[in-house]
Amino acid sequence: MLTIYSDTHRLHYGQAELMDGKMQPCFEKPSRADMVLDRVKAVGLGEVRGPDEFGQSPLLRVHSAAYVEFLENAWKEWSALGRSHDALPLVWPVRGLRTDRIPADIDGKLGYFAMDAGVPITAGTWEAIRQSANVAMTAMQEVANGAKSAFALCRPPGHHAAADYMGGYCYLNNAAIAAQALLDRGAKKVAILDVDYHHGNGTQSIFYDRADVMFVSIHGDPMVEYPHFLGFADEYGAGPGFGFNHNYPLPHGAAWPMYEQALADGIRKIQAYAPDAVVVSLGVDTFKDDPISQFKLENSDYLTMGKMIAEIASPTLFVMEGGYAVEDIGVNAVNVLLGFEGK
Ligand code: SP5
Ligand code: ZN
Repeated sequence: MLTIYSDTHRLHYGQAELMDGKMQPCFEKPSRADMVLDRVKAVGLGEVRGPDEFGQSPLLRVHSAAYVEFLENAWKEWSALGRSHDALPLVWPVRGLRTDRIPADIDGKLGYFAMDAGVPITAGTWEAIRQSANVAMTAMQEVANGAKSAFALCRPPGHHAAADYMGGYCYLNNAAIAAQALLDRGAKKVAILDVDYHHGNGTQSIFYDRADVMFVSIHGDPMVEYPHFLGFADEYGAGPGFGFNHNYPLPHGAAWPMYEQALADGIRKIQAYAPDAVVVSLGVDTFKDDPISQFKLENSDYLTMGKMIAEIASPTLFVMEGGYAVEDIGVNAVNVLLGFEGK
């Protein structure tokens, strides 16, 4: 399987995130991608290539122009105030506050365009997130051109980012951008299977009212897990999209037997949909030793996961999302790819 990867991810390295009431070193850090790349090479998964440049038009197919412009200029506006540390939001427009005007100053904009405080913006963030989307687009192109599969080794991840907000370490929704691009290149139906531990709220919301993208997600129950405000089992889609959204919230402590049932059911939904292509939001924060998550998957479970995904028998684009047990992220992510290839 071809892997697309760019070193540019290194330009995004937040210093700290708010967790458990403390500013802590970011869990989403460059060594994550390094470990995955090392493992891709160690097992000889296949060729590793850099991304092509796709510009802003594929981003604007799923994100608002105002949001993309905000991302591009946020660091400039922040640093112009003499601030040299990471930009972080501080105030959010919750119930009853106004969202019909975008604030003019950067503190207001950060709150307007963010769902949480897990999205530091640094000097190199825009370049890194742009390249992460290019990585997804390049791997997408491979699948659009007839490859059975491809791996987009994206960093930063994307599935919490919606049309006009960032959150949960995510800025541009790489999987959504790629799914939309597959449709724009002639696919009629695309299924997104999100196996990251956290619900892919951004992806779900982007495609919620559409029938041309089915979204299936298995994740920690939002009653007790981030992102808390989306990802429940009764979210089936809206309007023409009704019946094309399927969530499988699982309790803390869920191990492979429970996970496998949800995955098998989700895969049946995708098979019945008969998509032209599948995009897998590949988070491996379901691992038992993940520092911020509460599922109990083992290294070998990821091989089985890949095998099960292969049974969908559609061209498949894997897009890297979360996974914070850095020592195991490479083994787990690449196990899914090896399992998919029947190895
Ligand atoms: C892409 C991705 O995986 N994003 C995850 C973002 C999670 N952000 C907040 C997690 C809060 C978890 N609280 C766990 C308490 C551990 N002490
Ligand atoms: Zn996650």
